[in-house]
Amino acid sequence: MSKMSAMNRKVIQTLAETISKQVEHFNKTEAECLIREFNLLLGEPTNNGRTVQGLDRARFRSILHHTFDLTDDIIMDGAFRAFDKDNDGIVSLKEWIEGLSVLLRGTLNEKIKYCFHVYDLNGDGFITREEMFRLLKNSLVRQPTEEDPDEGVKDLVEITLKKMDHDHDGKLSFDDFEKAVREENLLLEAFGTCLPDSTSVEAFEQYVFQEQLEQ
Ligand SMILES: [Ca+2]
Ligand SMILES: [Ca+2]
Repeated sequence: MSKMSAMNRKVIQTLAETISKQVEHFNKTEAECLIREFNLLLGEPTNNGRTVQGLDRARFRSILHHTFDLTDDIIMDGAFRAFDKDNDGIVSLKEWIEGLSVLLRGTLNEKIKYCFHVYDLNGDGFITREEMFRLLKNSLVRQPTEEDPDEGVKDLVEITLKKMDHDHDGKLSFDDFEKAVREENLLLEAFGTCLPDSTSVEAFEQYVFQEQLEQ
């Protein structure tokens, strides 16, 4: 092993130790695997093991697409916003691992927060009729026979709102959303798929945590 990679290894181990304490659901070894994978995803050499940059929107989207089969543009933008917690336009190593902890192993509570964040397109703390309309219109398969497909989406918005808007102010607050999902878990992804299915989660974990360790 070269000097350089030995040094990298030590830096990565220290970083993994820190991250596994700060982020839920991953132990130190898993954090180490995720750091290595992140460095591979960046596709550029790191400076003494220190990550000098993160994932920009385009790269983030392409990774999410290929890894978790998420394809919807509006949802992907939402995911980017949810991951990029400090809103600097880059998903850093820590932001990436924090996001993955929810996608791969999140509790219901963490997933509720994540999905709400994704669906709240302008980040004002509410999912409005307009936002529901955009999300649902985007995720529904259009019936070619329908004369006015927007009408069907509008109806669906009203039905969903009736079901989830507990305080009847015509929009969904986080409390509305959380209450509705706790009563009916299927409503978690009411406005479009934003979590990977269990098959792609298993495949990703298998690849990152097992195959990498075997190398
Ligand atoms: Ca960021
Ligand atoms: Ca909003």
